[in-house]
Amino acid sequence: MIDQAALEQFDEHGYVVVRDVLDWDLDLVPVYDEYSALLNQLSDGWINEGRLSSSYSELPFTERIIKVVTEARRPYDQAFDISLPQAEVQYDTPIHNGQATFNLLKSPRLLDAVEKFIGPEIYSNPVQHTRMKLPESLLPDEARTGLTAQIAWHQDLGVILPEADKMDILTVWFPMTDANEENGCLAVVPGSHKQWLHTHCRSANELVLNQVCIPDKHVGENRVPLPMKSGDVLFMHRCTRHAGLENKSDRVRWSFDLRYQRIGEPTGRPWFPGFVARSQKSPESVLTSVEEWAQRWREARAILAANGTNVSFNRWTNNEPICA
Ligand SMILES: O=C(O)CCC(=O)C(=O)O
Ligand SMILES: [Fe+2]
Repeated sequence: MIDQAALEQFDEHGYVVVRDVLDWDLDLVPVYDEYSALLNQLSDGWINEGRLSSSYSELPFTERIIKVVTEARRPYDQAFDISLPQAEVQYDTPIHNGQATFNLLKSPRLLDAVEKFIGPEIYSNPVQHTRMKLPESLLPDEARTGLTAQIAWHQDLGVILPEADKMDILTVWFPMTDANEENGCLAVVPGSHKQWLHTHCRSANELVLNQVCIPDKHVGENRVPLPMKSGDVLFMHRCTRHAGLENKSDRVRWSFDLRYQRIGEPTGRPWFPGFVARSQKSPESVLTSVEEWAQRWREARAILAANGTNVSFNRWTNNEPICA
């Protein structure tokens, strides 16, 4: 699956899309089931609060999420996400660290592929998200966040700390629903990884919620959308310029983005916990317990809730000359 040509495409262009890496029944269906249960919990809460008339449980998950969120008009992204936000972490900030999701991060099919890029000593970097994007025309303002709306042009190295600049942190992005130009697939500037890290500024565009991004005129002209089907996986260099396009369709677009690197290196988010996903040298160090994974995140959350305002995940000040 990942042959020499795929590795050359990655080196040359800074990304490669590999078809059918994940198995629908083994990798993705359990995650759909786990998120359906999570949506049940959210819906029950909103019904109790009088915000929602029905849990719409007869609908398939991807239709139900739209129905429920547009009626309840509540944020839902953090309850689904598998990481904490970069600011304002509270003792009760929700996070999802479920068994099926943990299995997905450790999927042998995924790790076999990752191994081709970084070798067999594999650490799951804590920069990891799930993004369930409603059609932007339907997305209530209350639910519009960096995880539910379009994502402006950036490099993944731009959103972690310089401690990890020299580390080969591999971005691994895949859709749970098919993604295309209409519902907001990823887009990349091929070869842009060779230009290393560009300065990022805070966007003034409300649609991208003041995200840290590369100002549009510096992005580069050759912007290539990457339509993908569920099961396909994008492997991307940490300096490749990319964006998450707007969801202009009437369907939800759901994806996971994960990061993997070699064991023993700084992650760029020192306050967040990662774990050993695979190791030939010390197989006993591989994390096998989802409870332990969840516990590490709860501990990080408690520390951040106590000291939150003293930590920074961001290297940019927005006073850089090109940001003016
Ligand atoms: O899914 C998206 O829209 C953006 C994802 C992204 O920027 C990433 O995976 O690094
Ligand atoms: Fe990114």
